[in-house]
Amino acid sequence: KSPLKPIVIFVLGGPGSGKGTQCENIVREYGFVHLSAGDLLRAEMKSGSQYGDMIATMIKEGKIVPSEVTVRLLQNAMAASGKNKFLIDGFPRNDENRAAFERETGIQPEFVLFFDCPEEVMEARLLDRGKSSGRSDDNMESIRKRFKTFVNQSVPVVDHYDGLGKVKKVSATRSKEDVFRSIQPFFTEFQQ
Ligand code: UP5
Ligand code: MG
Repeated sequence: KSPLKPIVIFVLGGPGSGKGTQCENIVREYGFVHLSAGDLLRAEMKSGSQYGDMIATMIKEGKIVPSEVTVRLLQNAMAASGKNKFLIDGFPRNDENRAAFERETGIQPEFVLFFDCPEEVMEARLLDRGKSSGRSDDNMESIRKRFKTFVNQSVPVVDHYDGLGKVKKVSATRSKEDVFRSIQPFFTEFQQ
């Protein structure tokens, strides 16, 4: 168990904005542990958990899984890693998620990395990925629902942290390499 309080950075942005892609880059250069809430939920679903059917429905419908489930998965993954620098990708997605995480862990994020991306760009990326991803939500019908949930429920979380001066916003429309270059200045203090 680490004696230090964990350092958490929330990585937020719309569906297909490039959160997972850039988290992999950050892990490689700055040694964070990447925890994608969506990946944890998909793994939980496949493990035969009692919540499997509920998670599957929520993902296909672009709805947000209750915090009880997601916060526990995140806490377990943080503890199991034995590390103390985390990129939490795709969470918190609504105010309930945010309040539950803060309450259950006592952790406030160091900052929030926010990928700003127009829907047309995200849609094209997701439809392209859908040709091979096998993800139940990479189809036009689910994508529309994911966008709605993002605008109505997730943007307010970003606004909350913006009010605290914690949001570092980057444009996510350029190449993967260019986007990574634009986020690197936020991580210099974590250079290994
Ligand atoms: N790509 C990436 N960057 C690119 C670039 N700069 N130029 C060109 N192409 C680029 O990227 C998406 C695609 O775009 C890839 O093909 C990539 O190569 C390309 P990716 O890095 O995967 O983007 P990301 O933002 O991670 O997209 P993702 O689809 O994972 O975002 P979502 O937020 O929709 O998905 P997530 O897995 O986080 O959540 C899925 C569902 O789980 C949610 O809708 C919800 O139902 C549920 N969920 C919860 O209920 N609670 C949670 O806390 C989390 C999830
Ligand atoms: Mg992702």
